[in-house]
Parts: sequence; structure tokens; C-alpha cells
Amino acid sequence: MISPLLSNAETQGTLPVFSPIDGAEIARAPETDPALMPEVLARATQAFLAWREVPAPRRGELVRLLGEELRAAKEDLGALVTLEVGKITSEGLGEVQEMIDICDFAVGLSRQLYGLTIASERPGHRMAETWLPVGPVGIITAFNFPVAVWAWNAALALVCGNPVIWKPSEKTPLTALATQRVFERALARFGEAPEGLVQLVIGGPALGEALVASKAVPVLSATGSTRMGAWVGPKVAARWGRAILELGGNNAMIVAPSADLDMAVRAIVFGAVGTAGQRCTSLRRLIVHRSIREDLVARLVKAYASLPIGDPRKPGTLIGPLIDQAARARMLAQLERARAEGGVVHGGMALEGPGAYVTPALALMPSQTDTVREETFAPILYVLTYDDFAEAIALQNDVPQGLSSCIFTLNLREAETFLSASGSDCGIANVNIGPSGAEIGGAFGGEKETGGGRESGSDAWKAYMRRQTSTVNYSAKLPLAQGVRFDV
Ligand code: UN1
Repeated sequence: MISPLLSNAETQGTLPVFSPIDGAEIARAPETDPALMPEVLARATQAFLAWREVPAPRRGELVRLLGEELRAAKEDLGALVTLEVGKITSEGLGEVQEMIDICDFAVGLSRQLYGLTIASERPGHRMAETWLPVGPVGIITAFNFPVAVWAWNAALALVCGNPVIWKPSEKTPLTALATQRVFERALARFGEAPEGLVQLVIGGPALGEALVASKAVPVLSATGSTRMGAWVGPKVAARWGRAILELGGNNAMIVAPSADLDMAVRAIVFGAVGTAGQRCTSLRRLIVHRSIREDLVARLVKAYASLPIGDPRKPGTLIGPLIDQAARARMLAQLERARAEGGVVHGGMALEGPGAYVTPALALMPSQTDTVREETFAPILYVLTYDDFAEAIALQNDVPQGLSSCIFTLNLREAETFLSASGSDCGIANVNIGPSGAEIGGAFGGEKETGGGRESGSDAWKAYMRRQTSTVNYSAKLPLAQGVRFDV
């Protein structure tokens, strides 16, 4: 048995599923026939008509139960994330914790979803702004956070009054099926909920295309490559839908002369090699002041040499496999390009045996070359050098992506400048913390080719609702705004 969360039928379908731990096929997931998508969409539309009438705090109760069921299933679901994605045990569990956290957040939100009252210029009038359910939300997720990103979207969408349709990565159908199972447990305890409130479709791009194309899906949240987003964004816009895009990152850390280097080294190693460099937020570029570069690079080379690489289930392992051989081939090819551009590469070797294991790479670059400006989903850390602070910020911002960023400094002027209008241009900017591993309470997402979407905490929920402005006249007169006279 692969997981207590999966039935036999869920592992004996047609879509082959491989574990990156050894590259072996572990199951065949059932696939959704694209011809069935009109039915899926119609069910979601029907479910919306009922769910939008359920009071938000009651909708929150379903999400509260989901959080409870996730707590009960945490070990099993975390282990399945490890099996299907190759994350180390603690990161697999951490991903489920992230789901639980967003459920808690959404439950609180279900008694808020605050609107506004606004001062009216007309006597005897009241203006208000109300947030209302918007309709079915399509969720397209990537392999690297196969369940947490669904939870960010689903927990918010549900309390906001919307059904969801989820298309997970073809590489991670099992964790999706298991999550759906956990959700069904919550649903059974909840009682009355419309059929089709939370649907899962498994298979290839045709399913995602149906979500992207359909007017029945007013909000489409997509996480993945910039290439995918460049296709999805315009298609959704062309049918007047709203896309929430969370695409590539090329996240940097500036290390200033005053930085606490012991802390910086730990943050760099987790940021660059944690999750085998396969987070959107992974640290990919180090922008180091010339005066400390030699020292820092020496420390990193030493730290990298002792990192335990291998079976992610084994206690003590810090670096598991890449998702597949193709990912490893891309990493090695990028390192070749970096060398051709004058880079000096430490590590970055393929390890023998089954599974796409690598030693993480440090690439000392002469400048921010084309290769550095691309996102490679692998543990490659490019090291760049700066002399003055303005140059460091310019390098940080001079890439097409704008997700996450950070600075290590004890200098207040540098830290605050980094966070100011003339500092980092990213959606996430941290001080004395690495770029990855964000908490759910903040809005998550970024600018430029990262797509501009925001998910998770803060007021990201507003993207899952429609805003209504209303003016109520409780007077016996009918004055017009702006002093316009129209006497009839
Ligand atoms: C992603 O890689 O798509 O901030 C999400 C982080 C995690 C989420 C990453 N909380 O690294």
C-alpha cells in the first residue's frame, strides 16, 4: 500500500506516477476524460448557486473541519508528499502544516470579509462597499508544492463562497487524490454541502485549457512557469476573467559588509539547497560585497561539502532528489552555459544510481549573464560581486522576475533603503532572513514575470470575491452628485 489515504482504485488508473526517490513507477492514477469537462464546469456552477447563499461563518465551519482532518492526516499526507515529490520528511510535514495554517486563517476570515462604509457627499445617503462571492475558482498547481498551494486557494475560495476545481500537476496526482479524500472526510462531518463544491480533475493540459477557456470560471489561479503564465494570462483576460498568477522567481540575497555571516550562511544554505532548489522562492543569486566575498564563498564551499544528500525519508538527509531526469539534465546544461560565460562552478555533479540526485552548485559569475537571469528549478546558486550599495540593488532588480528577495545587513540605512520605493522591486523583501519559507499570514506573490498575483494571507481573499459599491438614499429628496442640476 502506497498510502492509507489512497484506495486501490486511486492507484490503478492510467497515468503513470513515479517517485523521484528512485525514479520507479509507484502507481497509475485515474485520469479525467477532457470530454467530461463541460459536466465538471456545470456542477461547479450549480454548486455556486447554493454555496453563495450559505452564511460565510458556516462556510468557515467546513474549512475548520478540513483543518482538523488535515491535522489527523498530517503524517500520512506529509509522507506521501515525500514519496511523490522527494521532499525531506520535515518539509513534507511542513507543507501539510502550511495547509493547516491557511485553514485556520480562513476560518477567522469567514467571520470578517469586511467591507466599508464611505462618507457620501449627499445628505440622507449612505455609501457602502460589500464583498460578494464571485463564482467557481479554477486552481492549477505545480509539482513542487503539490498540496499547500491548493489549500491557499481552496480555503480562501470556500469561505468567500466559491466552489473550486483543481487541476494538479501531472507529476503529483496522488497527493491531490489524498487531499481530496481528506476534504471528503471534512465534508461528511459538515453535512449539507452542494455536490461538486470541490472537484479534482487529473490529466494533461487539455483539462487546464478547459478551465482557462471557460467563462464558468471567473477566477483562475495558476502556479507554474512564466511560459505557462504567458499563455494563461492573456487567454483568461480575453474572456474577461481574472487570473491570479504565481510564476517564476529569481530570488536574490544581498550580503552587505556588516552582515552576520554565520546567520547568512545558514540562510543561504537553506534557501539555495532546501527542497533541492525547487521552490519558487529558492535562493538563486547571491550579491556579495567585494570585501567579504572570499570569506563567504569559502564558508559556503565548506558548508556545501558536508550536506547530506540522499533518500529524503532518511533522518538527517537535507537534500533529496530533483523531480526527474529532465530536471537534472536542465540543471547540468545551465551549468555548462554558465561555464561558457566565464563562471567557475563548484559542485553541480550528477550522483550515480537511480533517482535524479545532484550535488548543489555554487557558480561564481563574472557578471549577471543571460543564464543568471533565467530561473532554473534546481540547486544552483550564482554568486555576483558588488562594490557600492546602489549597484547591489540594481543587480537585484535587473532580472525579469520579481518574486522574493532579501538582504543581510546590520546597517539600518541599507535595510530600510532595500525595503523602500527605490529598493527591491519584488513582492517579498526580507531583512536578515532568506527569501523562502514564507508564513501564510502575508500576501504571497510577486511582480514582473512572476505575474502580479497575490495568494494566501493579508487581503489576498479579495481576489476571490466581487466588490459591490452601493449608495442608499434614505432621504425624501433626490440630489445628484457633483452638484449636477437636472430638474424634471
Ligand atoms: C512555491 O514554491 O510555489 O515561501 C511556494 C515559501 C513557501 C511557499 C512556496 N511557503 O517558500
